[in-house]
Amino acid sequence: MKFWENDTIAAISTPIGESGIGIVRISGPKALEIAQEVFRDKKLNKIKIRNFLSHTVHYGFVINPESGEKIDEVILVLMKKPQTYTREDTVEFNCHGGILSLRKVLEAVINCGARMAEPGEFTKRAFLNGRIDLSQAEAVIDLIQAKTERSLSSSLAQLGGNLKRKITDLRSRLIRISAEIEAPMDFPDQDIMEISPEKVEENISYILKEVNSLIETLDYGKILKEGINALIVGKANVGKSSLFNTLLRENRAIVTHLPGTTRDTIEELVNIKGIAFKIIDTAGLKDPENVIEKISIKKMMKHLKEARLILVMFDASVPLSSEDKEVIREINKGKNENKKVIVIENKIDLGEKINREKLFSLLDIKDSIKMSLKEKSGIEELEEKLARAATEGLVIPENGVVINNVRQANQLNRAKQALEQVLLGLKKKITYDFLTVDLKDALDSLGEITGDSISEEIINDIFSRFCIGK
Ligand SMILES: Nc1nc2c(ncn2[C@@H]2O[C@H](COP(=O)(O)OP(=O)(O)OP(=O)(O)O)[C@@H](O)[C@H]2O)c(=O)[nH]1
Ligand SMILES: [Mg+2]
Repeated sequence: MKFWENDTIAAISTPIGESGIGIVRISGPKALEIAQEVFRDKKLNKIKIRNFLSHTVHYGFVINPESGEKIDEVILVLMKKPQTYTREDTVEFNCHGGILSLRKVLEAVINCGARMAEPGEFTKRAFLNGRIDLSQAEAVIDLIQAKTERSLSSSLAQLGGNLKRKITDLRSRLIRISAEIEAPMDFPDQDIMEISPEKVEENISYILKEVNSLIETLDYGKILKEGINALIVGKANVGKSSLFNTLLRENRAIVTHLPGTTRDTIEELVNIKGIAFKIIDTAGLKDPENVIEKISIKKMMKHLKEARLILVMFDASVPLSSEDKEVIREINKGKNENKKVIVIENKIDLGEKINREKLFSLLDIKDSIKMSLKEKSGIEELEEKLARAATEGLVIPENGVVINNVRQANQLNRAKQALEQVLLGLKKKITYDFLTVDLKDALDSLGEITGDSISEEIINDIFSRFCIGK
């Protein structure tokens, strides 16, 4: 694909399937011309679309220009450049939502000279035409895929140019410092005062500090974007699947009074307090009676080893059993790995026979959640604890600038290393001309986040993650 394209592209921009309306979008220098070829007004007359005011809608039909046959009844939306998503002339046909008529409309448009758009190509044009930077383009993908309100508002902030402004500010500071360092070297006869090492250090330290705090937001950004796994474990029959269903607000997992009901692990995404959790229900720990139970318990143990956030459940209405103690042993094995454990005592509606003191001391904890899934109590408390556990110890920036992808993080880390080299060089009192290489490296790394300095390959990679029509 060429870096800069000047043809006209088209695609079905709404999801494939039956819906009330579907949109065929055309963008590029010939968008108006092509739309005019296939569009007729309500009396089936051809009309000069260019004469319409920009950002207006018009009722009519899309026809097959060769046969004159009507394809669909449509609303034409006309948006002349530059105030459009791509900054090019754009026409959208709002069609009836059936896939067949949408395909036929698209076909007619293609026959008149448009090319099928590749995934993300509309957004790519918005980037190439300078309407958005790369971090904003990435925010468009996140926005489409956002699963919760928090991730939505974070991508919206990034789309609004939050990260772009921050990076641009850091880059211009770097450029200023580089210029001050290089000017006396480039123009030795001009008698330009050399900038003091203290001043360079002060500026670089500030930029490094800002870069570091951006890097620190990655964990939070990732949780917003990808969600966090929460594993439910416990001995058989304590109510794990009942909890799973309650958090999901649907009867997803089978619940019975028989121990050993759940066999396979079951996972579902759920939105709790604006954070996406992947809740995982597992087989209860018990003496395996057959090969299926053996496998399911093995599977549960594997999940337990990998889990970072664990909901461990006990039946409060009976004394601690040997299986409970085995569960506790397994949980305690992961103690040093920074795992977060939330302890639940379920079935308190049946009275309390569990030895709390013993439970607390075995697990080395100070509190638990008393719950009755039968009477729906303790659930709000659990949801609050879950949300807190997910974000605990993470940097949640007040200004909303969050890094949420590895590409951005890698570039920031590269910038960080380069800046640290500059500081080291200053300490060692090496001459300024050796600093410029690292300064340039820091500048380029930051530039790759916004797309100011970036290769075509990376750009194509980013946009290929989009859906077609965006
Ligand atoms: N009285 C009472 N019964 C409950 C409560 N929570 C769950 N139960 C019952 O306990 C039984 C087992 O519930 P499940 O949710 O299937 O338990 P589980 O831990 O998933 O069981 P396994 O999959 O076999 O390990 C069912 O009969 C539930 O209705 C509760 O809070 N109080
Ligand atoms: Mg179960």
